[in-house]
Amino acid sequence: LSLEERIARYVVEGTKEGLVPDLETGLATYQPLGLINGPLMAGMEEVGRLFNANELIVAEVLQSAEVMKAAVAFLEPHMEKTDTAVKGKIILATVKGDVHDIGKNLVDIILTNNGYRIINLGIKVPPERLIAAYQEEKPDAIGLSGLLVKSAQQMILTAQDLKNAGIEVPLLVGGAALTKKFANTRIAPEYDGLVLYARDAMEGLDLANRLTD
Ligand code: B1M
Repeated sequence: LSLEERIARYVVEGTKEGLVPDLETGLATYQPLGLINGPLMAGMEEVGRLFNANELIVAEVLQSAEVMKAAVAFLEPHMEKTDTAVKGKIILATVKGDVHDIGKNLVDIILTNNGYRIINLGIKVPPERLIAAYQEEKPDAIGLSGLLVKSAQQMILTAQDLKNAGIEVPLLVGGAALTKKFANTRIAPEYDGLVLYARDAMEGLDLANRLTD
């Protein structure tokens, strides 16, 4: 197997045996994010496919998630960091009912490394907690992540609750359950501030930079 295939296979098989040495080798040719967006994500996509086809059970997917998290934790110190003054403060959360946090935590790492102060509220975050955190932290933006189809609906409800609480800072939304169209036509009309859709963590950074420039 090629290095890329081996790295993807650790995720698919949920094993960390040999992962770190291969990632180290990979760093000679790839940026850390190249390894994440390339072979590691390819592995996760295969996990999703196998799970969908009933060839993996949840416990196995959880092990794959552990491998992904270990890989990201290993690569994180190798990522570029800017030394700029704090560019802004952003609250991040996975929406109510949703436990998926690998993508959100990647957004956290990338924004943190690029000068943002991130208040990461974790998973299954109900609108009330977002509102309380907003009032305490007065962030420049709120970032919502969701991977389940029902999470897209939950984002609409969350946007409505935030609006009713008088909040209008930009909302950054992302996750596999969403599309730009959904964000623009279903979430944005329910909110008073800007609603921005990010396809991946780097686009999330671009959008945040555009807001704070
Ligand atoms: Co779940 N799961 N899962 N799962 N899981 C999916 C999402 C699914 C598509 C798999 C499938 O069926 N093919 C499916 C959803 C179906 C649907 O609703 N359409 C699914 C399901 C059904 C479930 C359960 C219901 C299974 C069950 O219990 N029967 C259950 C849900 C529980 C719940 O949430 N209430 C469940 C549970 C789990 C695990 C706990 C086992 C585990 C999560 C572990 C964890 O996160 N700590 C898990 C995993 C790992 C997956 C898959 C395989 C991989 C997700 C992932 O981590 N991807 C996933 C299938 C897939 O996506 N291929 C699947 C890697 C990550 C880096 O990508 O999060 O998309 P992602 O983030 C991307 C972008 O989306 C974007 O940036 C990142 C890349 O740079 N992004 C943002 C994300 N958030 C952003 C926010 C931003 C900006 C960009 O700004 C704020």
